[in-house]
Amino acid sequence: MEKGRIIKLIGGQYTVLLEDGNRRIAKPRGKFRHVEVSPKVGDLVVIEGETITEVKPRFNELKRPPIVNVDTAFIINAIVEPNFSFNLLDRFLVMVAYESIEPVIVVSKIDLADDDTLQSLKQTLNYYENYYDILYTSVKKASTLDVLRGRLKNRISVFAGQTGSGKSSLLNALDERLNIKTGTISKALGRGRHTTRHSELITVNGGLVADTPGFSKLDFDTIDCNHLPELYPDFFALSSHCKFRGCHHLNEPKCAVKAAVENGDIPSVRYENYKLIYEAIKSIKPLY
Ligand SMILES: Nc1nc2c(ncn2[C@@H]2O[C@H](COP(=O)(O)OP(=O)(O)O)[C@@H](O)[C@H]2O)c(=O)[nH]1
Ligand SMILES: [Mg+2]
Ligand SMILES: [Zn+2]
Repeated sequence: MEKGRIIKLIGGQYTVLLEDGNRRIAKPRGKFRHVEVSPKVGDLVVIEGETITEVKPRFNELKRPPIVNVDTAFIINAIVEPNFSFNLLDRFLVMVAYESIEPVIVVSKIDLADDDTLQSLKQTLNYYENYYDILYTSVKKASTLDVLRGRLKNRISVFAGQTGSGKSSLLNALDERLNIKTGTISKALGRGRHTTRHSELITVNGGLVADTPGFSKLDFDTIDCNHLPELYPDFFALSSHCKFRGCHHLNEPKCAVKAAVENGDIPSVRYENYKLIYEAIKSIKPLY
């Protein structure tokens, strides 16, 4: 009997990283106590020989990509190429909060931006810094990668962010042995009849990381807009001062969040995107 972590699933075959660092290909036994369906990448398991005999309870479960027990989501946003988008950033932050994963905001490719662009972005992100960790990176400046590398240790992380934001390049820069393909259009992957989609955790600096092409399509089909306000830590902190309990910070009178937007404490871009995200969720799941 040995303990390990599932790091790869492909064609019904699981790769388990054992405590001693070795890998074993294993197949699941029929039924498990703690999980309804099949074991997933990220699961802590017990194996006997080549059979997974037990799956330990999970503390969270990402749907896309299908990875469980994720500790940290690095939300990778390029400063340019593609241009930084607060809307996209907030969408990722909402998704990650919904899954109870610790977010870290990464502003990548800072070598490509001039000083003014960087400074003006930092000005708005200073507000975010009260609630989130933010790292500024460039694969061309090794010193910008040390904190990121350190934060991977002993945990499961996902690199999320739109195509081209530099996820794969960052991983390659963190560990030059990785040699992950970069600059490819991931949309082309996973659609063809013969392409195999699989999720995999790779070892980087004593941690496990998923480079996740599928996480860039943001869908909110499981989030209820009644819960959206709780997924904003800054709004949540103010909500006890709203007149109405369960305030959605939209049309309600005496709303502390709206007041904070009006007096400039909350950047208007943050609030405008909140309304857009709220509407997007509502249009998927209308309230009756
Ligand atoms: N100048 C510069 N280019 C970068 C940086 N990171 C990534 N790139 C480039 O941006 C493009 C997309 O990077 P990639 O890692 O494939 O993005 P992914 O789709 O998020 O995995 C590639 O052409 C990379 O060479 C960076 O820090 N600085
Ligand atoms: Mg990539
Ligand atoms: Zn309110």
